[in-house]
Amino acid sequence: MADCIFCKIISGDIPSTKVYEDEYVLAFRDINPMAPTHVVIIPKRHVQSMNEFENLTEKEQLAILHACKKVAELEGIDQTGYRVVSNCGPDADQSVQHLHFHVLGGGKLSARLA
Ligand code: DGP
Repeated sequence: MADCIFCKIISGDIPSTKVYEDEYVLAFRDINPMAPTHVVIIPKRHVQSMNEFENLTEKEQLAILHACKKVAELEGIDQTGYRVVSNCGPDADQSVQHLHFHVLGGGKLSARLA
């Protein structure tokens, strides 16, 4: 989608540090990390947010969840612990309108979710 930062990352027009990729998803380091490990996972096909999750195929949906676990393993945080977050809409401060999941870890995270 034109004017979508994450679509431009997928196309390579905006550089990113790739952590993991498969047919359906791309995972890359967040430009503004909120934890020692902070990776963003996105579907390669543009959907705006969790509100459009059903517009993805089941293969794409599963690939996202699989990628979250895979990234945790690749980053070496699967045993120490990590958090998976998807901000949806204004109250959650979603700043990029392309569905994405944050994988956060690498140190003790805040007990607060909000
Ligand atoms: P959210 O607030 O949930 O919409 O998170 C969007 C995240 O995307 C935010 O943590 C910063 C990250 N981000 C925004 N633009 C870029 C970019 O150009 N490159 C990378 N690597 N991350 C970006």
